[in-house]
Amino acid sequence: MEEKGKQERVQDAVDQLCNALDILGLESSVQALDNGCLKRIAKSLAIDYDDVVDNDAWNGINHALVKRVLACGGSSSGGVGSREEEEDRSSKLTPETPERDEPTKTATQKQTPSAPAGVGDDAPSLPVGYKVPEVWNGVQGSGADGGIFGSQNRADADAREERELPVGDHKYQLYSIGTANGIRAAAMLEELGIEYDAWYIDIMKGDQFTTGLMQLNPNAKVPAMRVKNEDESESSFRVFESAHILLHLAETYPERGLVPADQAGRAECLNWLFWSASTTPVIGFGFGHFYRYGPIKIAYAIDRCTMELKRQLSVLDKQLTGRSFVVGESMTIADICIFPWMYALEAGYKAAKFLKLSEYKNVERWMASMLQRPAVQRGIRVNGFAPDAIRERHSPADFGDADN
Ligand SMILES: N[C@@H](CCC(=O)N[C@@H](CS)C(=O)NCC(=O)O)C(=O)O
Repeated sequence: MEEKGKQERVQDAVDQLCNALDILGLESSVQALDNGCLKRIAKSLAIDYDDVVDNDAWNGINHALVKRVLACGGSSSGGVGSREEEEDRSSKLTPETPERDEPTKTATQKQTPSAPAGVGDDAPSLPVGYKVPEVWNGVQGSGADGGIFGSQNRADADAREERELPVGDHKYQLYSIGTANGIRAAAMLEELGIEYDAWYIDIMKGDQFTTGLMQLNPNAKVPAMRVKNEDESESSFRVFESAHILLHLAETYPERGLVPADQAGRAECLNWLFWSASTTPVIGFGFGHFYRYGPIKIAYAIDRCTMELKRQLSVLDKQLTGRSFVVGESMTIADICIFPWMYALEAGYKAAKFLKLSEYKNVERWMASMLQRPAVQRGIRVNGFAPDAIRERHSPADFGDADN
């Protein structure tokens, strides 16, 4: 009750202040409301700002105020501004963000939309009481240095160990692990039925940070591939980024039709290849991490990533309506790129129930048909984790199957 009384008093004060400024036509003063004004109002009413700041009603007031400011033509930054916004205000003046006491603005300037504002330093924090430092100097008890992948986290791109990579006989040397990105590359090589050596890179032990691997991929991630010089007439070269490995191989073997030959078909295939490559971090770095691996369960992070992931599932489900594969009736590198991450949702993150995957009927049907492909099955085993996984692959015999 007491809490509600405080909020109502703040709301009243905001309303009165906006009305007064409206009546007086003091646009430049209204504009001044955008940064820190709620804090000042709370102070003037002798209300402890921290008492009400993490409350939905308070956010409502904040939004109402921002709407008022925008309606008055001010270039609000969205309520309680961050320290950076306040500091930057004087140094980053543009025609769109005029100085507070600038006398008049043209109609065009008034209508110029401003970028979405950031949430200020007074937003609720996790851990409670965390304040964003002015300069980031390392993790502060957030758990971001811990968890399953804690050993990987460092803010520099330096190699951590002098070590060369092993090299096999074949033209294609794949350095990988049987995660979704790794499955992309291995399934592609298996689909093509070409010879390659696949070496296991133990990312939990830091193999990706060795000088050898980082010469192949300065970004210290796998899969990464070396295409060896076979007849000494050309130099060998590196191919990193899993989607690029797919494209490179598809273009090297055009007769296999894994990228359509016609311009429109190729464009559509690349649309979905790039869609997959660019949306993958939402699945892995975002959803997978916060849902499955992060050392702390944060509702906000899980909800936000889940919402976007379910939107992506919906996009894919719609695209697969009436199509056997992502871009038509034959499989392309778009399918090979997208499939392993959909597979990871169930096999890796154990999130089938949580995400209600069975509701995406077209995705479900397409997944089943992808999983039936022997090459895809072998790709999942290469450098993989299941009991039938093979740690390294140097020849078809490594699979030990009758059909190889
Ligand atoms: N965009 C890259 C992502 C590669 C990636 O994140 N690979 C993971 C394994 S799936 C890795 O190497 N992680 C090691 C690390 O982050 O240190 C690709 O598609 O190849």
